[in-house]
Amino acid sequence: MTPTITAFEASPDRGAGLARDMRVRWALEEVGQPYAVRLVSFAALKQPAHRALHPFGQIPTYEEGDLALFESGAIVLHIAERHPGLLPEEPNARSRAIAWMFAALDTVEPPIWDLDLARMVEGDKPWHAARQPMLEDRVRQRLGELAARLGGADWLEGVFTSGDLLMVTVLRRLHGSGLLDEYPSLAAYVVRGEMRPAYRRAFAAQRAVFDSRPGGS
Ligand code: GTB
Repeated sequence: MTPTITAFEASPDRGAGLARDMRVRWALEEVGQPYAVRLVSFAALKQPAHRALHPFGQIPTYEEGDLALFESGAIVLHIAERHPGLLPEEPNARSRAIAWMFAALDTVEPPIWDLDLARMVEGDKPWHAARQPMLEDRVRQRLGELAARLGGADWLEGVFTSGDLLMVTVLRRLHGSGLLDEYPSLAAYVVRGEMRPAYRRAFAAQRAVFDSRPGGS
């Protein structure tokens, strides 16, 4: 059965692939699962029909037969558990890969999100400049720790897993901040993810949504 996911009809990232449907698209492309996309407006997100799928009125969602899922991490885990290619077979390695999924979303993403959010919502406030070094240092701490663990490896558990998939999507949000460049091994790790054919197909698909809008490209 072909799953249907939701994505922004008009993503505020203007096709940069930063909205969270990107990670779901990438996971589906990695495992070779065709999918359909239903584009949703900001207004429709908050309507009862969408809230029945997503209690918080957000994208992405995932529908497959009787199953409706929300939360990008849960959706990627669902895909990884049902198809070969994103989780190792060996039980301990599999659990470690899942731990990296949680680490990406629960340990690494929050300080990155806080940094971006501060720029977006309080960039013009008088206290913003004073808070910026603290916010950046919180990100640096996690990047340093992550770089130390990655070492010279290509992927966090040796082979590419859904843990890397989520981690790369989280780190991509630092493009343009200069912070990723302070950790060359992590910058290279992100590029390795972005060069994967499945990533490129997913990126092109979400980009096409932006390009197809009037004045889009
Ligand atoms: N924890 C949830 C998950 O991982 O699925 C979070 C989902 C979420 O934040 N969805 C956002 C949303 O629907 C879109 S991705 N927002 C609308 C709303 O809450 O009303 C977050 C996002 C939005 C925009 C950019 N951007 O422009 O760069 C990047 C990421």
